[in-house]
Amino acid sequence: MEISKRVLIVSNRLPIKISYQGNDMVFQNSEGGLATGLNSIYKQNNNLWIGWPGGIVEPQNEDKVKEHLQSQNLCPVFLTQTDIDDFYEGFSNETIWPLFHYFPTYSTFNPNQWDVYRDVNRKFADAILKVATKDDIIWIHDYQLMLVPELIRKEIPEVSIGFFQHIPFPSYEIFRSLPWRKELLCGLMGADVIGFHTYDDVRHFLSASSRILAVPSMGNELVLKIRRVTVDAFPISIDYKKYRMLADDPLTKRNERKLRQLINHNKLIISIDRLDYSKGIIPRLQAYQLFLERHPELRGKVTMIQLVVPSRDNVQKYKELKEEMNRMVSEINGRFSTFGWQPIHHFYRSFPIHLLSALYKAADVALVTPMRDGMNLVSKEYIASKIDQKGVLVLSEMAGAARELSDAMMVNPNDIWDFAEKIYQALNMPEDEQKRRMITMQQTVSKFDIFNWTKNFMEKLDEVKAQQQALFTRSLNATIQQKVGIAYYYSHKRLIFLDYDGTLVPFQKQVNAAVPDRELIDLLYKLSTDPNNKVVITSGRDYHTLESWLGKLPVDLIAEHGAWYKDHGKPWRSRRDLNNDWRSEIEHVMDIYARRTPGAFIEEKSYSLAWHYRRVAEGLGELRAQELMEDIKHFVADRGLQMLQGDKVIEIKSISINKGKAAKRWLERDDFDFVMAIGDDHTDEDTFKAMPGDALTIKVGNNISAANYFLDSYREVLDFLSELVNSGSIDRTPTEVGELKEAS
Ligand code: ADQ
Repeated sequence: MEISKRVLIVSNRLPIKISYQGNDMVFQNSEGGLATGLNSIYKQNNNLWIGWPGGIVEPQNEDKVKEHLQSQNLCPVFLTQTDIDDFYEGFSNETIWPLFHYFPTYSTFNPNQWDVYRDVNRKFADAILKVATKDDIIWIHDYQLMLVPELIRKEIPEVSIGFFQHIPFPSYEIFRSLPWRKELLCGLMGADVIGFHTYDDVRHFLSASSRILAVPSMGNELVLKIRRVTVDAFPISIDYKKYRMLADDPLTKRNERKLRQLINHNKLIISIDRLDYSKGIIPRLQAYQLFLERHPELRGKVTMIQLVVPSRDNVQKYKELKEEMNRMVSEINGRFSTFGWQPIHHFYRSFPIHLLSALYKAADVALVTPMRDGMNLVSKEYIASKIDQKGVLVLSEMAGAARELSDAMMVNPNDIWDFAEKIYQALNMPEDEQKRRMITMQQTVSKFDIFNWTKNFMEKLDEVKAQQQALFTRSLNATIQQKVGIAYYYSHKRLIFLDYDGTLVPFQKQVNAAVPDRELIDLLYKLSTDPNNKVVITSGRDYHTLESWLGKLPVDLIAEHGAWYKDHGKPWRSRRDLNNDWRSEIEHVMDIYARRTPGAFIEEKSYSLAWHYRRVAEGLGELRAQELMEDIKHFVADRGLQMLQGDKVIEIKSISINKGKAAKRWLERDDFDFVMAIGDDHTDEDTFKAMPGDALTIKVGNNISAANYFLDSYREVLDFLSELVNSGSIDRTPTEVGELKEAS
């Protein structure tokens, strides 16, 4: 895959491991799935992989290690014993890992370990910052480094940052129990793209971000003040072709023959995992034991080979798991073994890949039944190795892989009774059904392989960056503001449309709390007393409120989206063609929903009704609003009405009322040489669309809009308007005007 920019991959572990033979340092390659997938990237050009090389390196040897790794495009981050204890084994593996795998009672919350986690994340960020430039792509991996994206973003704001999490993201209810939940989420917000394995993880993450950080989301994008963060599912996979070739290798075939002899040509069940409570090793043994109890006729005819690769066995919970696992294996073997047959062959070590491949090939049934797993690659390796397309995958619903491999035989690993039955069914599945299922799964895994995963992630990052760039160029930045200032200065007939809520005042939880303050009144006064200006406030509010808040200013007013309007100094007028005979029915339905939804209320305007849910609990308001809209949509269409969805409000009004139509009354009155409209919600889109081609239209917030430019908040609008007022009223010297012209 060709990527034009330099890529810096960052993960806790490098794809090599340092160990010692006596006093000599030995570098071993570690061939994990990630290393395979990223191989094609990090070895290219001057790309780099930054991470911990494993083990402890004495300070006097650090330079030697650096030099050695440099030739392989690897850059080491050295960890001390305290870092390993508190950052890696501590906070990463005793706090985040259990919590994110839905084992909250296994999680320890230790502030010292959190401090070290933060420090080590800083250490990684420093290592990146030493080599990174703004033109690089930085791809950070996994839960050990959740604070790194933000640390980099602060120093290099424009750089591309991707983050991929290899473990699940838990539901909000679990995640919220973490004392450092805010810090972790803020850390991740530094990324441009945040990837998870499944859509469920994406949902949980979006929900946690909106509830904990109050960051709004649109679809799968988080809308931050100055950037958008895309959150998406990128299911990781394996190098399919490699596993297929391995299965065909003579060494694998020899291993397979030996294996079959060893188990007396019995039916073979395999289970292969790292030692981890999330992998469901104990319930699997329980289910196998139950299967043997229930089916005495199959004893002696079935053999299970269980491989467990040692992992984290310094951590207490893992030690306990290992003891329990050994106890259960002995119990099952002790209870059911006969001379010449042993129900389980258990191995606690790593296996060479040709032996692993032989196991996959020989197995009639693979039990891949984690309690939780981000993805699970063993399931995919098993499928890729099945050249003869025979074999049954029994897969846990709780593995990310279950979303793609829907033709596997699914189990809930907690339901050991059903699980035992599924083992029996898997062993007895007719061959044609085995093949049918296997072929479909092979098509999926071969198409969506690890290279496809890398490509998808990189392309998404590229696309998001391009979008951000496009939005940035549309931002009403200082240079463009200066140009607008000049156009304003040289114009004499100006027409200015300003929306009110969200544009001139912040959005308030209480509808009537948005009273204009002194600063706003002064600003509008200055703007509207300039004899060259005609200022029109275009609001959805009722005219009584607008009159009492702004009626004394020399501005014209449009109320209720155009149902009412008024020139300064003249009485209010309303559209004559409007009727209200639809109100009582809609109000009745809105009232039912308001009574069912604490915090919701109806706002009555003369020609419209609004159902507000800004004070309703997050989530519930959206749900009820959807139900309400569903309920009234046919009535609304039949009566020629319009349903507007604003920010936490649904408003029903006649289809013929809109701010754009109202604005046209003013546009037609004169030949203006400077026309500007500013607004924040989609009722203002009608105003933008009604403006002449050379008008300046500004959206507050950077959502999709017909406006030419955007500003981020009402505060920026006020600052921008103050600048305009100043640039229009200051008597400039000829030199200053010249400078301004040049700048334009
Ligand atoms: P892991 O929890 O490590 O990965 P998994 O995806 O199953 O889990 O990968 C395990 C790897 O170890 C497989 O490639 C397997 O072949 C190998 N392996 C297991 N036992 C072995 C043995 N005895 N000898 C040799 N090799 C053995 C984390 C997440 C997963 C996610 C991956 C990738 O927990 O959910 O799928 O990252 O994102």
